[in-house]
Parts: sequence; C-alpha cells; structure tokens
Amino acid sequence: MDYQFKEIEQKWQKFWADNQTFKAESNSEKPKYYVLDMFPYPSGAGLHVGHPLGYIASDIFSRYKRLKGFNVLHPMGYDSFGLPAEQYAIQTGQHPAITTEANIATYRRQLDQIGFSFDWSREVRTSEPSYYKWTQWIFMQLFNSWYNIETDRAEDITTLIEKFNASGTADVKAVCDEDVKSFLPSDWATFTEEEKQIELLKYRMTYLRESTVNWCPALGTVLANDEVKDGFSERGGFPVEQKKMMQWSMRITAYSDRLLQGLDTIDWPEPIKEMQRNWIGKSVGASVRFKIDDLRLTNKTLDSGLPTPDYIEVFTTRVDTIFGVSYLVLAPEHEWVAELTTPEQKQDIENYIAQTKKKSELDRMADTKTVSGAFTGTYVINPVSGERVPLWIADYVLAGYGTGAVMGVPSGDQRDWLFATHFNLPIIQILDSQKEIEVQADPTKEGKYINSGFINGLTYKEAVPFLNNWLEEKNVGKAKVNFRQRDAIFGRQRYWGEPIPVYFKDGLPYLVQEEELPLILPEIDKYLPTETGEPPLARAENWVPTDGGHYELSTMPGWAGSSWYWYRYMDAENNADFASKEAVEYWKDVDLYIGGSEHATGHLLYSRFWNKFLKDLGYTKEEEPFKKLINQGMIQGRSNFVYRINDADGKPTNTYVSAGLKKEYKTSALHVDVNIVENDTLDLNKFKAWREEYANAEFILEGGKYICGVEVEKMSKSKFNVVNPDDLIERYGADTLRMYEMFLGPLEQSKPWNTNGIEGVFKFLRKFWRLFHNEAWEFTVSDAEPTKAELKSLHKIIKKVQDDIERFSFNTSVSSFMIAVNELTDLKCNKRSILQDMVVILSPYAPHICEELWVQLGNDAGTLSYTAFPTFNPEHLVEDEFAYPVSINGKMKMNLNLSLTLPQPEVEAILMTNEQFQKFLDGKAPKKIIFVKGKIINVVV
Ligand code: ANZ
Repeated sequence: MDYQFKEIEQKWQKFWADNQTFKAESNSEKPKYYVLDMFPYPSGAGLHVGHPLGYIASDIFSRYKRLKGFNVLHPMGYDSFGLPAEQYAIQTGQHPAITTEANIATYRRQLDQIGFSFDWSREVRTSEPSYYKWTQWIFMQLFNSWYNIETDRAEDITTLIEKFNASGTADVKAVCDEDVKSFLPSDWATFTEEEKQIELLKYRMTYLRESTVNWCPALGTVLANDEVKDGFSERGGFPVEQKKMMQWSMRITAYSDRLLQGLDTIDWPEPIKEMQRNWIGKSVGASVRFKIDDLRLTNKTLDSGLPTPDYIEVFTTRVDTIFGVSYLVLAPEHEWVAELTTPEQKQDIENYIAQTKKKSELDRMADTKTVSGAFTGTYVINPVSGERVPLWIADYVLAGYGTGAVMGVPSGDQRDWLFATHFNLPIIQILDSQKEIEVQADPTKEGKYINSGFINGLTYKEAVPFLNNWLEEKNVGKAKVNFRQRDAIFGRQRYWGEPIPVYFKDGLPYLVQEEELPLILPEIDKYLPTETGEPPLARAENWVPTDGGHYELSTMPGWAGSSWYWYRYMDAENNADFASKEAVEYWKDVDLYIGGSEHATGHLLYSRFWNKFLKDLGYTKEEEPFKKLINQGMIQGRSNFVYRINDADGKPTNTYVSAGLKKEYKTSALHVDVNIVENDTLDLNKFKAWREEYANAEFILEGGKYICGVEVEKMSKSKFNVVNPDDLIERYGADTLRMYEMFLGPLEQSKPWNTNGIEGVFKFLRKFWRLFHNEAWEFTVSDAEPTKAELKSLHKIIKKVQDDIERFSFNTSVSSFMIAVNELTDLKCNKRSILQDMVVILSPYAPHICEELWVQLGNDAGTLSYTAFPTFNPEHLVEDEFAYPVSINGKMKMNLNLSLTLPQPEVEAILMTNEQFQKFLDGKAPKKIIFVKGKIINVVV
C-alpha cells in the first residue's frame, strides 16, 4: 500500500491512548528523566504552527530517552486561570470555567493530532479545585513561615515565636519589614493576641503591605504596568491613577542571594541568567547617615506616626567618594520631604513635586540628560568630613531603590556632575590622577585620593573597607548590600484566579483551616467590581467564613499556579499531599525544560523562589527546579501581499498586479490570506471568493501567474499569515509536520514559517515507506545479510542522530535522515536488519509511520517505544581500503589501493608484482621497504 498517513496516524494515536503507552512508571528500577514543557494558557484561538515547536522538540527528546532505557516523565496540562477568559465573561456573561473547558478541548484535540507522547494520566489544570487546593496550601505554608538569616532558610513561624518567648528580638536575625519593634521577652508576654499578630505579619513570608497600584476607575480594576500606556488603560483608553492599597506580597527578596548563586549551578541560556541577575540587581556598597542640621522640628512626630528624623540615610556604591559630596538629594516622594522643607522653599518644592508626578518611573530612569530639582532649604552634615551640604530633591532619585536618598558627588558621577553644574554647586576633585573631572571614573584604575581627609594617599581597594569600618565604629553607617529586586505583589482584584485562603477579623488576616481547602471560587452574578470599587468576589452571596468576618476578596496572580506545577505532575492524583514524598524523592527535579524566553523574570524566577521555599521546609529535595532550560525561538509569520493598482488620482482600482511588475504602477500592498497562496503564487479563484470586494478583481500576471510579495512579520490574525497545524496535518500528516518544524532551523533560533519546503519532507517519508515496499506497494523485506555499504549507511545515521539529539540539534538530523534514505534507496536495500534499526532511529521524529512499519516487520506486540536505540558500532564506519602513497627514495611516485587489513609481507608481494611500480624501479632491487599501515609505503633502492 502507498503511504496512507491518515489511517496510520489515527490508528497509532488510538493505540497509544488505549494502551496508555506513555504513562510514566511511578516506581521503577530505570533511571528517571523528566522532560517538561511550559504548559499553555488555553486561549480561544487554539494552536498555530509556532506553538508546537517546543513541544515537538521535547517529544523527540522524550521518545529518544525512552529508547535509551529511561523512565521518562513527559506530562502536559493547562495554566487555565487568566484574564482572557475573564474578559470574555465580562462581555458575554459566559462563566470563565465554561470558556476554559471549551478551549482546553480544542487544545487537546490539536495536541493529540500531532502525536505527542504525553502522559495524560497526570494532566493538571490550575483552575481545578483539586489543583488549586495545593496552591492555596503552599500560600498557607508561606504565611506560616519566616526567613531566618542565621540558618539561611525559611522556617516555621513557631521557631520565631519561641525566640520571642525566650529572648525577645535580641537574637532574631530575619528578613522582615523595616518597622519591626525591638522588645524583651517580658514585653512579648504582655502583648495582646492582636499585637502579636500585627508583629508576626511583619516577618511572614507572605504579608500585607501598602503598595501603589495602577487603578483604573472606569474599568474598576487594577492594571499591570504593561496594561497602561502613558497614563491611560491600553484597553479602552481610560485614565489610570496611582492608588495605595493593602496588597499581599511575597518576600522573594529573602532569597535574592540564593537566587543569584543558584544561577551558577544550572544549565540555562546565558541571556536568561543575565536577565535574572540584572533583575535581582545586587549592589555592594554602604549606607551612610547624614545628620540634619538646624533641626527646627524637635519633639514632633510626622503625619506617618514616625518620630522626627534626625538624619538622612543614603545608599552608595562609592563610599570612597564621600569627601567629594557637595549636596544630598531625596526622591521627590521621600516621606520626609515636606517636613524638611523650610517655609521659604515650600512653594518651589511643591511646584517641583507637581511637575514630577507627570513622569513615570521608567521615564525618570531613562532620562539622563534633563536636569531638574529643587532645594529644600535644609542642610545636612557629612559624617566623615563634617562639611555642611544642602539637601535637594530631584526626580533622578527613585523612591523605591536603596533608601530613596543619594549623596551627590559631582566629580564621581555623570548625573551628579550635570546636576552640580546646572545648579552651581561645588565640584570637589578627589583623585590625584584626574586632570579634569572624569565622570564615571573606574575606581580600580584611578590613582590615590586627595582632598579626602584621612583617606588621602590610599587607593580604592584600601579606602573602601577602611571607610566601612570607620562608619560602623562611629555608628554613622556600615557596609550594605542592596538588591534592586522588590518583594512580589501577590494578588489582583479579579475573579478568575485562586481565592487567597485568608479571612479578616477585626482588621487582621487569619488563615482558613487546612480542612477547609480548597477554598472554592464562589459563583457571582457579574464578573465586574462592585459599584463601590470592591473586587468581583465582593458580589458572592453567602460566602462567609465559619469564624465570621469576611474572606479576602482579591485572588492570586497569574503566576501562582505555575510556580509549582512540575511537582504536581509527579503525583497528580494525590488528595492527601501536593505530591507524595516518594514521588518527589524519585523524580526530584526537571531534567529538561523547554519554553519561551518571555518568562525570564516572571515564571522562571517565581518558580525558583517557591522551589527553594518548599525545599527549606523539607517538602522537596532540590535547590533548583529546572536543571537544563532551552528557549525555543519564535516562529514568525510569512505574510503574502497583493498589489492593488491606484489610478492617477491615487484612487484604488480593482486591478492587481503581480509582484514582479509592480514597479511600473502606483500600487498599495494588501495582506492576502496565506492559505490561498501556494509557493507565493496566488490562487485567483480562491482570491475572488475570499472577500466580496475582490469578487470582480482583475489581474496583471507574469508568466501566466500572479506572484505575491513576501514579508516576515509576527504571526497574527490581522496579518492573515496564521498557519494552522490542523490544515497541514490534514494535508501531509503529523509526522511530516513534526519533521518539518524541526527542519526549519535550530530550535533556539527565531525563524519565519514557510510552508514551501514541507512537500520535500513529505516526499522523504514516502521514500522511506518505499524502502519497505516493492513496485506494487507490497510490503517486502529480505532476511539476507546486509552488505558493508548498507551497514555503513546505517551506522553513520545511528551516530549522527544520537549525537544530534544529545546536543538538542534537531534540525541537523532531518537532512541526515534524507541522505541515509537516499543511500539505502540507491543500494536497493530492503534488508530487515537494516530497516528495523532505521525505524527505531527515526521514530522519535516520525513516530506514527515508524510504529506502523515496526509492526509490519513482525513485532506484533505493538509499540516500539520501549525497545532499545540501536548501538553504534564504529567498525562499520572504518574504511577498508586505503590509497597508499608509494615513494621511492623519498619521492612520491604513485598511489596503490590496498585493503587496510593486509600485513606487510602481503603488501610487499603485491607491490613487487605491480607493473607501474616495476617501471619506477627501473630494474633495481629494493634495499628496504618501510610500511606504515594506513599511511605510507616508502621504498629505498
Ligand atoms: C555616590 C556615588 C558616587 C555613586 C559615584 C555612584 C558613583 P547601583 O549600582 O545601581 O546600586 N543611587 C542610590 N540610590 C539611588 C536611587 N534611589 N535612585 C537613583 N540613584 C541612586 O548604584 C548605586 C548608586 O546609585 C549609588 O552610589 C548612588 O550614587 C545611586 F562616583 O553614591 B552613588
């Protein structure tokens, strides 16, 4: 029979499903291998050809590893909470669960068609209560934990309470809020339960904090930064305000250092590691306190309830420049600005603050040229030099970084230099090697300090530790490490997410009882905030905690469910645990993770954080969750265009000119649906039928054809360049699609989709099928011994594919398969022993056709998934003949083809009977014949 891909593919997909062929064993003697794909958000649009790229690669690897004797876990699921389903619900009233269910069904159908070897018995959906029960459970563990700096790990909150009982805050070293109290054990004993809870909340790994959010009153919701453009909502264009709200936060900063260190132990793409390093942003420097001079405001408390400040603390990475400080700057939002402004300067400062409110933080960071600021009227004292310097505010200082205050060193920093020059502030030269003011000086290359009091004559390396010690001794500062990373906000005022398992009583948060989990997302009538601006969950009726009070109304953010899902796959059905101890011990971590790079500082950072946390509490084993990561490139769209001719007035006509002739006309390029174009040739009838406006279109053709223009763009509906895998599978089959997607180029590279070459891959598979069939398409293989040439072809491809897959170079194997099949076709090879091994080698790429041939070869029991990958034998690649250069008295005379197995006496015998050689000898007898096997024959006469 000819290659009937449709029947074959359906048959094997059914076989795999019926027999649960890819179900990973929970207990196995085999070594484990865990291959994970980033699970998809099931959107309404379904899959396009770009989506499966990574899945195909991971599937090839999984199938290969099974053949190599591993117990492979290769699961799939859905990240099914999220905004699109909720937006759709708002517009249509359709419950997001229903939309989600329908979308998942489409995804599943599409995934099944591609023939993935997923273990569907372990499927997870983050929006299912049986799953989010454990997301909520992890939240509870976080709430019940604190970070102990001494042990450098998260611990149960009870160990903190024990410390409070035993010695108060004296030996507590924690990552916690800044406003924690200092107290003695006797104080703690007198705290009311409420006071204790307030204090403990400042230490918990998840805690409530007032944070600024983008609030859009018209939409009644909080928006993410990327949903806001220039102060307006991206959707609808409504004004967005900054609003302070109490929000749940995750103390990810406790792990900043471990998140950095871990990067050195994992095999991830360097750019992703670098993005995480920058995001965490570790800076080694010092904090220094500048005393406020002329303190007019004694014995007063600020509106915020804090006592009047008597110093400003700055964070600097260049404490060595402290003698060059000529002013201090606060961020305009700094909490003490109003208090520290003198009456004379009040107007200036207020005007300036009003002006900066218009700029976003990003704009402020990006702008390195504009100089602006205002003087508070107040002065501070440099603790090291004793100099009195003015205190300014300026928007180049960000409130959220360091201490929100900097010391201005015009001779050390470009920005400070601009600022000082603009406002006529002194510039103090501090290094002897500076001929003029050298901005952004590299301290390690610079000379010795001058005008710098007691560090005069020291170098940078000497000055920094010296100053740090000095500051600490005098209690005016100390060495400090600062991180750019902030704690992560953990909550949004939306419906379609995990309810946070917390209720409030008397204004304080309490966890629900563990037995109450999952705390089910309640039904509501409308998916919008209430009229008073409360989140949608406020609409839920009869949703009241057993203890009274009210439940938390925000839900978890999109990243909650995906921050631990790889553990659930290890033991997806467990009702008593997020995964059993045994399962976690066996599967440990993900060996290979494939997914997009857009998750660099989101999912991939949060997952590492939760992983470390779960390990600290002893629930899991590994410090890092994903040993190796590969980012697959984006598949871009390949758009096609038609060229509509415009008349002399620029008005559109109804005539379309082929791309090669368009220069002669005035035209407009219009996107045309790539599905009615083949090899860049437009199907004219389909075009006319495509849209009403083209029904009467006329064409100017070249060579009888209409050739379309081409451009590479993002794959998107609006560009009519979306290629759907379903159509290609219908036409060529999944095996062709799988191989073709790999053939497009290196996995990590972004590349345009181009269907033009798919035919070639299809032909290859048909040619492969042909090897097993005679002219009449009857299955015929021979049991004869393979020839040397056949064995050589086979072993070449065994080695190549093995090496390629181990290097994750999937594209290069495809062309090697083609070469091998061509060679075997030329050799007219239909030997069972060769073809059977070929079937196994090709099966990770094109599993359906290979399964079918495997059975036809007589392996009646079915699937080849667990057979062994053929062993490479280098002997078959060894060349058995060699063209020996023959030289006489050191001069090369001729070549002689000889078997490499021949020993010297035989070589000599053959040589002496060779006519050509006899001619060169010219009657002389050789005195000596030097023979080096596989290299040379040297004759001395
Ligand atoms: C004095 C100085 C002299 C500085 C010098 C630099 C060079 P990174 O590496 O990013 O941590 N800074 C501190 N807090 C700031 C804030 N909230 N907004 C804007 N700038 C801030 O850089 C830390 C340096 O950035 C600090 O060291 C401080 O300027 C500034 F020759 O202090 B430096």
